[in-house]
Amino acid sequence: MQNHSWIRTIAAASVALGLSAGAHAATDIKVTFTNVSPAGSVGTSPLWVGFHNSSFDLFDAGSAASLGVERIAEDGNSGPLGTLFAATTLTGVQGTLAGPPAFPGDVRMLTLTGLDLQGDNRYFSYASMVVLSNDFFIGNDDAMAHDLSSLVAGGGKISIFVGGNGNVWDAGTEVNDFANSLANGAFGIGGGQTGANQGDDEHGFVHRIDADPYAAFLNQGLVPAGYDFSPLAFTGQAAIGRIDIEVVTAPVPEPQTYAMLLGGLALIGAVTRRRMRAR
Ligand SMILES: [Ca+2]
Ligand SMILES: [Ca+2]
Ligand SMILES: [Ca+2]
Repeated sequence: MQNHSWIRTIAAASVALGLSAGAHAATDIKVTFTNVSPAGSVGTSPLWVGFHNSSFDLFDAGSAASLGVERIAEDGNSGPLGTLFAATTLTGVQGTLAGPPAFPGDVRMLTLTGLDLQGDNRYFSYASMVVLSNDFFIGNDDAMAHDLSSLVAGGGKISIFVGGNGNVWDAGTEVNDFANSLANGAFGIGGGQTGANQGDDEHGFVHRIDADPYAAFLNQGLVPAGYDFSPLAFTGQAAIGRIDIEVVTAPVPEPQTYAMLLGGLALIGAVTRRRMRAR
């Protein structure tokens, strides 16, 4: 009977040690967004970022956008997207890089704490409205496109270039029309929306923008004569922005990891003492 007791004790110690070895470090990161477009080109709304275990898929090209994507693509509002993310991935970490729209050369930053880059927060998703537009946005269709697990060992930094030719999406939710586009004034164009969710419903699907879209926008005399659209055309540039994700503190084990490790050692000690008594 005593042998069986030992087996149970050793098994319990193994489980405890196994759990401590499998526990992941909590890591703090800094996210920096830089608008790398040339002067006079497009801006971006405050960037939303989410870190998840692969379970959050922002959108699918060829399918209707979620309400979260619609609101950020049309109004630069990341609120509904945040609600959707929180409901989809209970262990996710998210945030929005606060500030006014980032125009060429502008930099925005956000620090997030306690991420598990080996598990619950291994994959990175992002979204931001592109202005000038009705419903253009940047974001990743593939939930697993950006794997951050390499950041844990010794820190490090991952840089992701976003937007640019073939990497800007039309949410398919609002008809492209300068009469209802956001941030017209920043580009010297008349008209534009004056409140949230204005404009005509597009009833379309998320689709990639492959050609300069602005020529097709011309309408209603809102554009000054001789207006030069060429600086705006993100299809003529490699990227709109660069996202840098870097570890800001050395990874440290969580308190419960120590607790499990000590618990495992205590059990091993108990087994050793019992063996010595049995001799
Ligand atoms: Ca997708
Ligand atoms: Ca549209
Ligand atoms: Ca809408």
